[in-house]
Amino acid sequence: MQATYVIGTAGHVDHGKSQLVQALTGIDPDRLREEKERRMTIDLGFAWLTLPNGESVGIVDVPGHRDFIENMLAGVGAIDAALFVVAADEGVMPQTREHLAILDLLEIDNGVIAVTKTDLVESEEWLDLVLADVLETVEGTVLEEAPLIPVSAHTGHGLDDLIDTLQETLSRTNVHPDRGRPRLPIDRVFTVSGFGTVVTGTLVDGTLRVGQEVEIQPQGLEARIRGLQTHKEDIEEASPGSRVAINLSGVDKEDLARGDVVTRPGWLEPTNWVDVELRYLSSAERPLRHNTHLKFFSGAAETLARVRLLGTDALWPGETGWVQLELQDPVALVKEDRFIVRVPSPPATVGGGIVVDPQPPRKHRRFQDGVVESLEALAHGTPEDILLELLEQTGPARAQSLIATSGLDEEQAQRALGVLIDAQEILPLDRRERPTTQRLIVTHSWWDERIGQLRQTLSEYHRIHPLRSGMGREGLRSALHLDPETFDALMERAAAEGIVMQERATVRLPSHRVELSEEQLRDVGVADADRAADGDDSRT
Ligand SMILES: Nc1nc2c(ncn2[C@@H]2O[C@H](COP(=O)(O)OP(=O)(O)O)[C@@H](O)[C@H]2O)c(=O)[nH]1
Ligand SMILES: [Mg+2]
Repeated sequence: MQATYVIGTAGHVDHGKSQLVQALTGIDPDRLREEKERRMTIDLGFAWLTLPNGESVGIVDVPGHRDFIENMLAGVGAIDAALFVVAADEGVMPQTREHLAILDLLEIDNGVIAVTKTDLVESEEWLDLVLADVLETVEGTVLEEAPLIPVSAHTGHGLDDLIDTLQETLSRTNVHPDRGRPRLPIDRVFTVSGFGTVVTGTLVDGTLRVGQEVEIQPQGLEARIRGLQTHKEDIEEASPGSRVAINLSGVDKEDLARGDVVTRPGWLEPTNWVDVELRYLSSAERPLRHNTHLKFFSGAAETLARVRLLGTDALWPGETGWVQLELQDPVALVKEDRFIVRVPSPPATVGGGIVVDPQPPRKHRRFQDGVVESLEALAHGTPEDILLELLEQTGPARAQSLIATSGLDEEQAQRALGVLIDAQEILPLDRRERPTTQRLIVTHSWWDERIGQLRQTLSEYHRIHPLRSGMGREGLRSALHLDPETFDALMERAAAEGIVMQERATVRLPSHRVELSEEQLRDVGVADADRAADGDDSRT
């Protein structure tokens, strides 16, 4: 199958982004009547082209006007490369810088810079000045190394060069991972008569097929895929990294909104709390304080967020810090997702970064020991560090679901899990005949602690009830505060290791024997003593 890519435009309003897309693709991305009337992009526009090498590229055209930056944010999330546009007659303008900052925060480190409208510039010196200014502006950002191509959408000058350069840039981007966990953040919802509800977006992390049952988060709605298209062509299966339109049955247009995520059922949990590493832009006007309210954008979703600074009193412009965000509306996020934050008024982009833990186990206490260290391990550690840290947080987990939330790719995670099990840092508890991914796993320290409690509980029980053969399973389970699944798994491994003996409904330490004194034997009668040793403690 041919690779597919998505590029997104970026740059100041009126610098010729939409015209350039039209010149490259023959498709006018300004599709709304209001856009045509005002001759300005307001919302995202979509087009596509086929590269000389046969690969197809979807294009998301974004508004440059500062009033519509938030629409722009819904479109740039999953792009492979930016088509960064600066008009030769005007040079670098405020949203040139703001869009650049956004690309930088989202770490979209592939791009081509098109200096447009060269037909309007008569003097070579002026063009050279603008080019120099652009190069200086991108210095130290993700676009620092990006090629710079002067073009004109009106005369066609430079367009072939631009296409070749885009092709070369895209050939250097990473292949889209298929993690078996497809996510399509919805950027448009509409109805098509005769078909019903259609949503569009850029698919990541997995494939989707016609006929497949899907779930829509954060609502948890169920739907089925009736049809799929990419670039207006019907397809049976959509691959990661492509622009996709999904015809859904089972949901109405009114139930869906931009920012919802179409996914495979049963794994993606919406969240109201998220731990992040936040880069606070040096262009921000004041330090970021604890409890500040910001607008939060990730994928195509948007909500309000309250900032909880974890390791510091304030983040100063230009600083990076560990932050817990309390989201007003639940958002379906996974580890490693990028996000942007803005201040509502006067509206400005002030920062962004990366989701380190989309399901933090608790509201963190500020300045608490270990919180920042554990976030550091999650953000920058080896795959082994990440799995171990997550498992410490979650407690017992199925290996498969731990891998799913780790943000690691499947193969890498499986390898790391193998290393951790060999080193006995992680122990699988149950179902020895099953593949590791299906087993319940725990950290070594969790195991040690529970086995300690188990031994203590049982020896205490044996001391108090020397005539009972063992402790009832239910009583033991509640003394250890474990859910039935975890308890059974713990018992399975503890029994296999000879730590406990299981007898029907009771559990005992191997050292425990029901030993009756002469006097007791006389009191209860030998027959009863035998029954007690068999584990029937109904008489005692
Ligand atoms: N002369 C000239 N005008 C251009 C060129 N590209 C765009 N324009 C004009 O610049 C204006 C803004 O273009 P548009 O593509 O809507 O800008 P956007 O806001 O960046 O999408 C329109 O009037 C275009 O006709 C170009 O290469 N040469
Ligand atoms: Mg436009």
